[in-house]
Parts: sequence; structure tokens; C-alpha cells
Amino acid sequence: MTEPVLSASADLIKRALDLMPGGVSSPVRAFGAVGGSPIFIASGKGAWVTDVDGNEYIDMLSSWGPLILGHAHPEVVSAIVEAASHGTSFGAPTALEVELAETIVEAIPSVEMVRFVSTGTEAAMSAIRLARAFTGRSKVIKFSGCYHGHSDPLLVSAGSGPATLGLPDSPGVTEGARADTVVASFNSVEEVTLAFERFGDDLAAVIVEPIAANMGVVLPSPGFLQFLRDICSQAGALLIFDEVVTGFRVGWSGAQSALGVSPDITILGKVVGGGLPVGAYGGRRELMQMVAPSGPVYQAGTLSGNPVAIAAGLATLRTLVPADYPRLEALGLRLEKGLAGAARAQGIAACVQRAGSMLTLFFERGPVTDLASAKHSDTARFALFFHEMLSRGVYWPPSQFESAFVSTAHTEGDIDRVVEAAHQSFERIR
Ligand code: KE4
Repeated sequence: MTEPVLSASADLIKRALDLMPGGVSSPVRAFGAVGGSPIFIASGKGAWVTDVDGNEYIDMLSSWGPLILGHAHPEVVSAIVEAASHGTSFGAPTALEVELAETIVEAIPSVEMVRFVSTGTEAAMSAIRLARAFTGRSKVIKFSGCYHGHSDPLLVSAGSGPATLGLPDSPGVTEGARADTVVASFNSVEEVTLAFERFGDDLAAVIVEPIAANMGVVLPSPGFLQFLRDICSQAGALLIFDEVVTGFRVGWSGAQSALGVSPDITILGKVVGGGLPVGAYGGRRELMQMVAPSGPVYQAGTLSGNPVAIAAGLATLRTLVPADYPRLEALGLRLEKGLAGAARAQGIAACVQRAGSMLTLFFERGPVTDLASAKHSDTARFALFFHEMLSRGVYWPPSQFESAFVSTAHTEGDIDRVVEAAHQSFERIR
């Protein structure tokens, strides 16, 4: 095992730290949870990335989920170049938005109309505003460990970066901003029932990641999503599925179709932008017609529906074919079994939780069912694992509370290399 040369990354982080908080544009990239300095990536191709020192890695991060086709897929790159060659932004409607909207509406039965924004954060905050306007109510239930972007009302007991950095709540989020946010434990029927008993007639919505990815991958307990569907319907509250990670990832029609529960509003991001900034929220017509300018619920964005970003999303969805999902499932299963087997062989207390091509290796016997159990994970051992894998040419997500992703560019050989690297890494850290 040869330690990668990281001098150019080291030089860049010195400059970056003087210019940008943590030297990064988003906290989870800073290696805060695993120690050391982030590596600066120079390029990606297929399942591989190359850092600025020329070290190559099998990428298991996939830019936190968008790159279901892998890096620099020819169809996506040429669509971006073609779109950009006609201009990058007009602040006016384009045909490309209509085409992507048609694709999303056809793919997700609960979505009759959709609005494009630029990030998952914007999509989530807009969905909350729409739910409050539609119901005339204020309170929203979210789940600890679920992350829906960094808007004030949702940056409460969040997952992803806040969980990684141990900052479940952020300074600057005022009491007023969080007063209408009710937090329950993921998979807790009891806590949700109590919340509805206490706030029922003022509950506008429940927002949930139908398969949680931001405390690590945590699956809904059998019946939990249907319970949420039923209790929302009975109380006149809306059910919002945040499918920013799961949309077009766990299946063409998202987790809602895979798990057979239909929300009122769906939030999308990541894959629908193919690596460029696209977020979206959608639902039935009577709801979405309330969004300006057809209705009074205001939401806007200079670069919403940006034609270059939409082109990347369209090319991604048009390149994905139905046969890709069984292949992603098979590769995900191969990785899950390989990691679990390697941990068992080395006597490492770990569990692998997976949904299709997204998975988390928890340094915890498991099962992990909510944030509290996720937090039992041995994050110090995870940090050792991360760096051992990096030194063996595998770029694993730099946080215990995130998901790794397999793309259609990964081969069985790549998966086997990741498993072998894990086997050797476990041997070193046990
Ligand atoms: P963005 O605003 O980052 O586009 O999306 C926010 C968001 C909303 N909903 C879910 C379920 C999400 O996972 C996210 C963002 N995911 C994180 C990582 N899990 C993005 C990585 C980062 O923050 O740098």
C-alpha cells in the first residue's frame, strides 16, 4: 500500500482555508468527520476520479448522489456542450424545461405538475411553503437525522452535514423560524401519533426521506410510510416525500413507487440534474396551481430551469434505461455482501444497510433504525476506515452519516476492488 502523494491538494487547501470557510463550498467536503485535509479533485471519468496530484480513486461518492451514470458520461457532456453553445441562460422559458417536466410527470404518478429550482434546499423550502398555504396551517413534522437542505425551518435536528459535524441545530436559526417545526424519530409511530394528537389541527405537513440517506441509509420500518400516509390523510395534512436522493436512484419512479406509498408533494434533485444544479418539487394539479404565477404562493429563481442544467438532467434520464436498475441492484448487492463478509471475517462490528445502489457501512452491529441508533456507530473507527480506503485508491464518502453510491459506470471488477480494499482496511483497523 503506497501513501498517495497529496502535495498539490495540501497547497490548495492552504490557499482555500484563507479564502473560504473550511476551504470548501459545502461542509461535508472538508473531511471534518474523518480528519485530515480534503483532497482536491481534478477530473472524473466513469467510476473513477483523479486528484490534483494524479492519484486515482474508484469513486463511491458520486458527488453525493447525482452521478448515477458516473463521471463525464459522453451523452451528458455532449448535451451540456450543445445546450451551452446556444447560450447558457435566458431568464425565459425554454423547450428543454418542458421536456424534462414531461419526463418527470410521466415517471412519477403522484406528480401532475412540477416546478424547477436550482437545489434540493430550494425545492424543500418551497414545498413547505406550498403545504402551509394549501392547508392554512403552520406546523411541519420532520424527522431527526433526515436532511432537507439548509432552510431555517428544516435545519432542525438535521442529518448529513449537521449530523456529521455534531451540529444538529445551527446558530442563526431563530426560535421563530423553528417554532413551527416538530421533530420526531424516524420510524417512530408513537412519536408521530403523539405529535398529531398535540398539533393535529395545525399540522400542514409531514416531510420525510422515504428511505433516509442523511443519517446513513436507514430503511423505513414495514408499514411506517403507509402509517404516515394514513395519519396525514385523516388529519388533512400533506405528506411530502423528499426524494432528492432516492428519486430516479432507487427506481425510475422513485421510492414512492418502489414502496407503494404516494405522497402529496415530491421533492427531487441530484439525479434529475445529472451533476448540474437542478431541484424540483411537484404534486397534483390542484396543489401546484397555487404556485406563482398561477397562484399566490410565491417562489422564484434567476437560474431555475437553467437550460444547460436541464440538458444535463434530460440526457441523464434519457440515457438511463430500465435494465440499468436491476444491474445497479446486482452491483449494490455484490458490494453489500462483500463488505459485510469482509467485516465479519475481520471481526469488525459493522452492518451494511442498502437500498439498490445506495448503501452505508455502519460501524455498529445494527440494525440502525433512526438517528439515535446511527449515532451509536464507532465514528472514530469509520475515520480510520475512510483513510485506509483512500490510501488503497477508494474514495468513500467522508462521513459515517452519508450514503455511498454505485453508478452504471462501476463494473463488477470495481466493486471487487472496493471489497478487497475494505478487507485490507478492516485488517488494519480491527
Ligand atoms: P441541495 O440543496 O444540497 O441540492 O439538496 C439538499 C438535500 C435535500 N434533501 C436531501 C434528502 C438531501 O440529501 C439533500 C442534500 N444532500 C447532501 C448530502 N447527503 C448534499 C451534500 C452537501 O450538503 O454538500
